[in-house]
Amino acid sequence: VATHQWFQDSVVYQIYPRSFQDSNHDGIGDLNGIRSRLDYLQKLGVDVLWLNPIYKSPDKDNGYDIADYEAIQPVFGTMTDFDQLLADIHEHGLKLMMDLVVNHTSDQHKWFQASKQSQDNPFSDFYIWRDPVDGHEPNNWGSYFGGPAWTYVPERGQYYLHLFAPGQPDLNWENPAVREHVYDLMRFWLDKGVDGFRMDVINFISKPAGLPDAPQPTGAKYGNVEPMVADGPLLNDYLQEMNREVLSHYDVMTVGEMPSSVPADVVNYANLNGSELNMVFQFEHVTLAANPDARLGKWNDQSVKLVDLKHALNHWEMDLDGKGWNSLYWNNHDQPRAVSRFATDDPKYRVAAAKMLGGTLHFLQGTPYVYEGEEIGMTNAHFTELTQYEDLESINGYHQIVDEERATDATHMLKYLENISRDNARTPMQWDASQNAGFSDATPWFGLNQNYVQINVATALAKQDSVFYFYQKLIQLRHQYAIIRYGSFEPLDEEDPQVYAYRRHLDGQTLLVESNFTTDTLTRNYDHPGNATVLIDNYGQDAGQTLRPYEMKAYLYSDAEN
Ligand code: TEU
Ligand code: CA
Repeated sequence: VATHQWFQDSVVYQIYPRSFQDSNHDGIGDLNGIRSRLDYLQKLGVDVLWLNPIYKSPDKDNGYDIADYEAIQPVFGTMTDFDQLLADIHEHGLKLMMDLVVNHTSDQHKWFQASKQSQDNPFSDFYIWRDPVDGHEPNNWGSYFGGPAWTYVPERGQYYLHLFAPGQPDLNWENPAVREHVYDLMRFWLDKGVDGFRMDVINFISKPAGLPDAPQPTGAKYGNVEPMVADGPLLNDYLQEMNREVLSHYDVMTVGEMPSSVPADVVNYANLNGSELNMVFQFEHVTLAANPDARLGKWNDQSVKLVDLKHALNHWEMDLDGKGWNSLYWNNHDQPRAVSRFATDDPKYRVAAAKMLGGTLHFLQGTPYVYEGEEIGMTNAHFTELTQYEDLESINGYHQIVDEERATDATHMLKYLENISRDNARTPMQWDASQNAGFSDATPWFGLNQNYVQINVATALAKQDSVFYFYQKLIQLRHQYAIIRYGSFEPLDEEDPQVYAYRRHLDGQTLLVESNFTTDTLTRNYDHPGNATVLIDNYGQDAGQTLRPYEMKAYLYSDAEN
């Protein structure tokens, strides 16, 4: 096993730049706004910052449609602002991870603008073009954002593939020139001193030969593309080449976003020998609650069963132990807020629940990710009208499912959106109780969560028992104890529907973690010596074999005493 590396000792904080902090009174977060908050992030104790895309983009998908990989989106600032931010991040002893979106570009990118002109120019084969079949799309694939995954271009007389919006044409990774151009743009940022990349849907880049039809649920207009494109035939080859050509020449951290990936593949993608990536974002625990009607895909209003959540997280811990490295996350800009999804945002229990979730995740083996606002227990937005949403996945999904396919009605779909829309995570960061939550002194680009008066950083910093200080303590414990970073994982009582308990083991020491996921007061007896150290308890004081509503605690002891 390779020696331990800094990405295994780190905690990452994810910043959604447009919603983090505005500094120039336009209601949109920006790079100088992030700079003004570095002291806060240093106080929290995180090691690495991951910024969602900040490159030039027409913003069809909030920056995940890149038109120029080597230019900063003007609304976020200039390249000088970026250089100053990077220097300041390093000054604060932090590292910066950028978002690498190379499964697709924007249709405004100069490569695509050339490619669509003809079938015989240097960029013709940079994308995936196919002739019409019987006058229509080459196969039945549906886009994640509604409609077919193909768009016809008359001047070229062909369709091009876009797994996401028509403004996000998929790159043709089989073309070595594409791969060379991607490696060049990666070097541009790494040569500036950037410390790593989060790689957007990187396990989609190798498409299956022949692009065969996808499974199409009865009544659905299109086939489900994910099983067709996830973990394609040449993915390991591409990742190994990227590593040889670029990553291995720098001291960087990489995390691949991999919807549908499974441990058997991830032990290669995230192997400990550093020949591919350092870790991946797997999706098993964030896709547990499924709608019985397959036509509805991700949209559902089910709550997640604890036993299912434990099975999902536990087998990733055990399957990768000693073979690969895990990321650990509850939230990001594509997922609803953790406290609302996995526990409760009822004001009576929200603080205890948010801490409980933080503790449950941060004592697992892997690199933890904290999404902006998670550290103060921010909640879902609980929007009630379609007009309150701005995410194309939510809006297009509503129109396709309700208006076109008539697979459900407006009332149900609005419940599904409230439960799981990506917009739940994109309301502005809540800094204080002043107007616009201290995010901006102009009208924010997107609706604030109205509970910012109660839930905000200023209030959290003023209360010693706030979620903030609990996360600060979790991060400090991870930096202090090797058993948290490297201990092996042992599940306990996996069928217990109320309590998530597990042990970690390292060098004759044991860490015991117990988390109550309910509002009941429970009794559990996981044996540990009476003189075990209580590392943390979200109620402040440990109550022995009693677990109060949403109580979590961690004990540390040496095996000799037990
Ligand atoms: O997300 C890819 C992805 O899998 C998500 O679209 C997810 O599957 C969907 O939201 C259901 O949960 C990445 C980015 O994180 C996302 O913001 C982009 O919209 C997408 O890729 C396209 O770049
Ligand atoms: Ca701004």
